[in-house]
Amino acid sequence: MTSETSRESSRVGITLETYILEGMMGHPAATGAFTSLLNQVALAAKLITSKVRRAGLANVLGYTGQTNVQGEEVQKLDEVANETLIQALGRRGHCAAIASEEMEEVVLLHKDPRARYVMVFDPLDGSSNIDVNISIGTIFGILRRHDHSGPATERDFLLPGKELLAAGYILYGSSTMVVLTTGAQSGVHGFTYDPTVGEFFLSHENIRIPDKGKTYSINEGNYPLWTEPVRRWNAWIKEDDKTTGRPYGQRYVGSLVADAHRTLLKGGIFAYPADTKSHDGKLRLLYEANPFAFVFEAAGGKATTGTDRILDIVPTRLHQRTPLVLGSPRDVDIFEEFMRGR
Ligand code: FDP
Repeated sequence: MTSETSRESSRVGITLETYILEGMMGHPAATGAFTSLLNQVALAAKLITSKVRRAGLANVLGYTGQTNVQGEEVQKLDEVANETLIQALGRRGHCAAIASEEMEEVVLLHKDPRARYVMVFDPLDGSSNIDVNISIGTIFGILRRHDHSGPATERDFLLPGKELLAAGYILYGSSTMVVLTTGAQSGVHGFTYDPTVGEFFLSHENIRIPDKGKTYSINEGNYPLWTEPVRRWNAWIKEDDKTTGRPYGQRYVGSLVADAHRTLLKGGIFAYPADTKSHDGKLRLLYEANPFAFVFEAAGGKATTGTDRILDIVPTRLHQRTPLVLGSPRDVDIFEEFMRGR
């Protein structure tokens, strides 16, 4: 391949806006509503990044009710991120309602029947890491309403994850990245933010998770609470056996976006299983597990509860929890074998 053709076939370096626009051009019947929604997510990503990057300096850190040096009331960063997303998504009229980790109920944005989409998000995940300057993130998913003749209700959100039209996350790490997919056909792509020009550029084109990895990611402090199958899998993954690449290394940030992102790029397994304290696991189905399951499957990975596919679960509640196991197909398969009694 000449350098000219390889340059032509790679889109690395295009902006997130161009990528979104090209996606719309590939669908002649598109109205532009979905494109506009994705662009508003990109805008929110820039706005939240600027707040996250100044967190320590601007005294945004802290708890609601505290006052900063100017005597102004300080808002928690996760509330700032939540407000930013609501305002960005409310602006164009395509998003009928949102469900957020930060809010008990669904928030209605537009009653107009032309608002055909709803969005789920966790505005700032891993919030216990904010105060210690460790990577955090925003997780989001977009669903199409089945019936958009009347105002949106909670029913519009209680759909299995396999109905997501798009999902992704924004990682505020050593750089800010948006990782986005509209499904397996379009692939999973990562865009890195250049703060000097205020744009996201395609840096990770068509991310594919390795078939098998070398690390496992789990809160091992929960060992006493784990069920027997999880303990057996945990003991197995730490055994010394060169032929199967064990022992695996352990990596756990405690910030889902960071742990899942590393697992997506490097392979391996992330698990937050059910335990004797949290029978349904800790993580939330609609705006944590489903978007990541959608991303992982589109990248060739797997996402299960340990026994069932995450994207098939029909939710009954907005803030429902689920056990979550994400990762390389071979690593997740082995975890499931242990759950079945290996
Ligand atoms: P956090 O409590 O800091 O908000 O979604 C909740 C979450 O973080 C995830 O980001 C993270 O993976 C998990 O909880 C960490 O939980 P543990 O502290 O129990 O390990």
